[in-house]
Amino acid sequence: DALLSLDTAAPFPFTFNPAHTALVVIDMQRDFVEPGGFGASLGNDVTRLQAIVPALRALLDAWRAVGAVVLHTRECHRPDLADCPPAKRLRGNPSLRIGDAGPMGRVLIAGEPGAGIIPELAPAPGELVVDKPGKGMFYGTSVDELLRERGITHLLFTGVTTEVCVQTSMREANDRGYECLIVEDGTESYFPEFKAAALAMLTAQGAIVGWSAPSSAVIQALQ
Ligand code: C5J
Repeated sequence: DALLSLDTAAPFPFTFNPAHTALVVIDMQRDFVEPGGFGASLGNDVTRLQAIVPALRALLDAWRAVGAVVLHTRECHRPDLADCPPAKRLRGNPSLRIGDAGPMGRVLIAGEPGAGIIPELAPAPGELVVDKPGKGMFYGTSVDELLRERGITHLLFTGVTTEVCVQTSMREANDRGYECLIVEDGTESYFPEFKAAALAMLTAQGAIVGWSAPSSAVIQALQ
């Protein structure tokens, strides 16, 4: 059980023990990252999100090498949409709504190709994979129990999108008492200015929600 320190983390050093820390990969699904899915249907340039995949893969490899806990989430709904509030489905004017048939199957529906995690970041056997109906990872899921059962007290956040599902999940985790860090180059937004603002507001006021650090700092600490 080794205590590791990320001395370059913002706003001050972050200390964690990998045995009690989970790497959280939020919603790296085809529906957000590939053309023809939910993200694209909302008018977003999805290619921006693809840029983080190599760094995230390298971090995942380093994390797996020490045998620490990995949690993947997928934002998706039941085929009968019973867990999708009409307010969510009807909001805005997307080209495809949640549950509609698109080029990657029904949009944001569990089990459809689009709801799957991109092959480069496919979960390994034994890793936690949780479907979530909301933006935050605790709402309507057993994430809290799964993490506590494994003795997890610290979380490293990655995935998409920074200011929506990643930020919501990190805020919810902070309220539940987890020490949280967001990996700067392991997360991305369709809007670069929103990513920058999210990182700044999460770490402001003495890490009011948590810390941030680049993936290289985490990988270096693990070696
Ligand atoms: C969004 C997400 N942006 N995973 N979902 O709707 O951030």
